[in-house]
Formats: sequence, structure tokens, C-alpha cells
Amino acid sequence: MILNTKQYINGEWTNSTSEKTIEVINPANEEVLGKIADGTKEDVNRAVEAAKNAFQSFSQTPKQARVELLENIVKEYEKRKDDLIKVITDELGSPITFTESVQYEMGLQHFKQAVKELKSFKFVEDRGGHVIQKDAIGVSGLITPWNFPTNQAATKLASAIAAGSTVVLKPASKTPFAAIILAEIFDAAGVPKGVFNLVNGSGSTVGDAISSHPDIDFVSFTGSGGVGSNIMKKSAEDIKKVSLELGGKSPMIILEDADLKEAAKSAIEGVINNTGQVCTAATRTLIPAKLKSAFIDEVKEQVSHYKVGDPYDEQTNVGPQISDDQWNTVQSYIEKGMQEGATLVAGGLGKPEGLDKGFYSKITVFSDVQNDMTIAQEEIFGPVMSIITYDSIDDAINIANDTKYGLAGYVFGNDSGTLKKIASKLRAGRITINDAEGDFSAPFGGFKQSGIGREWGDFGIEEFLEVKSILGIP
Ligand code: TAP
Repeated sequence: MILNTKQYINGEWTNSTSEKTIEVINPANEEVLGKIADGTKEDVNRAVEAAKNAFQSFSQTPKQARVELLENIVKEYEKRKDDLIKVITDELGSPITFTESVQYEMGLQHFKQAVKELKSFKFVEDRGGHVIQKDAIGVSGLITPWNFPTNQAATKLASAIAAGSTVVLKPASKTPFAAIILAEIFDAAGVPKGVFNLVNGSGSTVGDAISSHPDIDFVSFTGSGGVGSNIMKKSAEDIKKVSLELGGKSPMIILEDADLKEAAKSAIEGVINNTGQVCTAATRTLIPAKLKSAFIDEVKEQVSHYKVGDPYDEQTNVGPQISDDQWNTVQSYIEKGMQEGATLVAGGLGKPEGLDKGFYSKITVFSDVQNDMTIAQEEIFGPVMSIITYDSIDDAINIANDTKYGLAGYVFGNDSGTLKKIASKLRAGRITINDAEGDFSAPFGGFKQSGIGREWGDFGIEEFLEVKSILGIP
């Protein structure tokens, strides 16, 4: 059992002002994995004070010093590879191969990318009549979800350090142990006292105290829309800047000339990766009406080869949901899909055979989904695919855009003109054509209710900066 009930404040592991603890459950076996502090408002106050004091000097450090600091973080992160992979697999239940290739790797890439960006980033620019100077925004509160324990924190932390902002991080209380290792990494990398502070505890206490603290200048949040909206309201009291990375209901448009086998593989992986607990998951699969039965046959055949089960088995593709609550949520959406008249093609209610212990769902595929059904409109955060048919390209674009979200969109096909037209008309922050490789310099964030602001690369750094114009320099 992992017992770490301390907070990392001002460069030291200190006791929380509360003796209460929160239990962390391993979702693959339902056993208690460890305990963390159930932090308090007072803990947040201490962390903010440390971050505020550190800001005075950290915001003025030369760019080269921050490049070197980020390079040290990269080195220390790589040294902790095995620990991070184990802890993420245990606390999140993500399959070991996915933990290594995606969970571990994405966290690392954000720090590496920040080094690259920072080297060429211009904090001062002479524009003729005036000079633009970009200053670190101040103290930032970072509130992160459980679905990518290092990636979600790393994108914010790397940008904050690059910009010269000091931070208070509150990770999800379901997956706090990867964040504790991040604190150890920052400590070992020589991050100055007070620049990085970690406060564990519940969202309703610690998260709320961050959103309403008058000395926090910026809250960068990733998670659910409801909490995001709440954070905005709290931050409005003293006009704090917020950035919100919220949910999605992203479409994958498969065109008539697409390779159906490849497209089906990508569509399945788009809903099962990380057990469907991905904000950019391609949960609505849009297929030409005339290809419907061929596509369903292909999906049915392929889906039977994917394995749900023990995260430590290298053959496993899909682990458990994060919690019993999340499992119940997924079940209720599957039930709703059946009630509203969608056709169940694979999976369905209940746990897969032989997996009674652990929060495992079946990989579930629905066809005959209408875009106004609940399963096509709401974020499920489970391995559930909704197949929707379309009649023309314009019809596909309309269906794709007909949701309150706008985080991502995916297009599969061969005609460059059609692909470009669709990419330009989708109202979403990230469009991926034909399984293009990820790019950590490309901005990430949503249109509509998927959020406000952008993370990753230089756009991510800009979020942690204020712009000052200086006129009349002699
Ligand atoms: P949230 O409740 O939004 O949790 C995200 C973060 O916000 C966690 O650190 C949480 O702390 C904190 N938080 C909770 N209440 C807060 C408050 N009042 N003020 C400030 N911070 C607060 O997400 P969830 O309940 O874990 O997941 C629910 C649904 O959100 C999922 O089913 C999914 O649809 C969506 N979700 C989206 C994303 C992305 S990437 N967009 C990620 C996760 C979940 P605690 O962990 O201590 O509660």
C-alpha cells in the first residue's frame, strides 16, 4: 500500500493541516492501492503563499536558465520511467503497453517540446511604433483529471515553467500517485523552492480553494464541463483568467473512398483507447449509408480480436473504467442507447465473462444511431461506438457539427479536395486526417463547450503569459 499523506509545499514534503486521508482504489481489482492527504483550504493558502513569493524571482530568471531547468526535468522524468509506468497502471488501470507508449510518453514529450519552444520563443518584440513584452502571468492553479495522470499535468507544468509562472497543482484524487512522482522529479531537477507546489485533496475543498483564491492569477483546468463552469463562476469573483479543457463528442467521418479495413480499425481504437476515457475519443462514427452493412461486418469481425482484461497482461487492449461510478455511468448510457432504439451490434450491458472483480465494461458498438439520441450527444467516457449513416458530404459535416462540443474531428478518405473541405468546415479544435501522427507542437483545445484556450507547444506557453505593449521607448 502506498502511503503518502504529505503535501509538497515550498520545496518540502510537509504535513497537511488535516489528518484525514482519501483512499485510492486500484480499479482493476477494487483493492485499496494507497492513501493521500485530504487537503484543506489552509494547505492551499500555504502553497499559494510559497508560489507568490517564488514568483518574484522565478519570473525574472533568464530564458536559458528555464531551458536548462526543463532539460533537467526531462532527465529526471526519464529516470523514473519504471515507477511512473507502474503507478499509472495501478491507479488508472490502463493496459501496460498503452501506459508505456502513450501515458508515460506523452508526459515526457510535453517537457521536451517546451525545451524546443522556449529556445525560439520571443518574449520581447519590437514592432516599430511599440514594443511587445510578454510577462509571466503570476501564480497559476492547475487542476487535472484522472484519465492521463502525467500528460494532463505535464502539458500545464511544462508551459508554466517555460513562461516563468509558479504553480499549485491539484491532481485528481483518483490518480494522485503519478503527480507525487512528478513532485519528486521536480525536486530532483532542482526546481527552486515554491515554484512547484502540490496539494492533494478533494475537488470540492482543494479545487474550490484554488478557484477562489485571490492570489491565484490563472486557473488552468481539465475535466468535466460542470466543474469547469463552476471554476469559471468562482474565478469571476476576482476576474481570474481561466483556461478550460472539457469534454467532447468527436466525429469520425469515413468517406466512400476510404480503405474500410483501416478505417474500421481506427474507429475501434478511437473508442477503446484508455477504455474510452479520452476527451478526444472518436465516439460518433459517420459512414456513407450505402457502406453501412459492409462497415458493420468489418467492425464486428475486428472487435472480436480486442481483449478486455488485466492491465498487466501485454495482450490486453482495454482495462477497467476508473471507478465504480464511471462503470455505472457507462452502463446507464448503454441502457439508454437500447431504450432509444439504437441497434446493439457488439458488447452490451454487464461485465465481460470472467471479469467480475474490477470495473470492466464490454466493448460496445451501436448502429442505427440517430444524432439526436443521448448516446450521440453526451460524453460517455467508456468503450462505446455509435455508428451513424449519412447521405452526402454536406450531410456528414452537418451531423458532425451538430453537438454542443467541438474538441476534435477525424476524417478518413483519399480525395485531397474533399478531405480539405471537411477539415475546414468542422467546428472543432483539432482535425486529424487518415490517422496522422500526433504533433506536440500543434495547439490543443476546443470550440464551443469543449473549452476555452489552447494547450501544447507555443500556444500553451502563451496561456501563462500576459501581453504588455510599451510605447514611446526613447
Ligand atoms: P471532474 O469532477 O471534472 O474532475 C476533474 C478535476 O477537477 C479533479 O482534479 C477534481 O478533483 C477537480 N474538481 C472536482 N470538483 C471540483 C470543484 N468543485 N472545484 C474545483 N475542482 C474540482 O471529472 P470527474 O468527475 O473525475 O469525471 C466526470 C466526467 O468528466 C467523466 O465522466 C468525463 O465525461 C469527464 N471528464 C473529462 C475529462 C477531459 S480530459 N475533458 C477528463 C476527466 C473526466 P477530485 O478528483 O478530487 O474530484
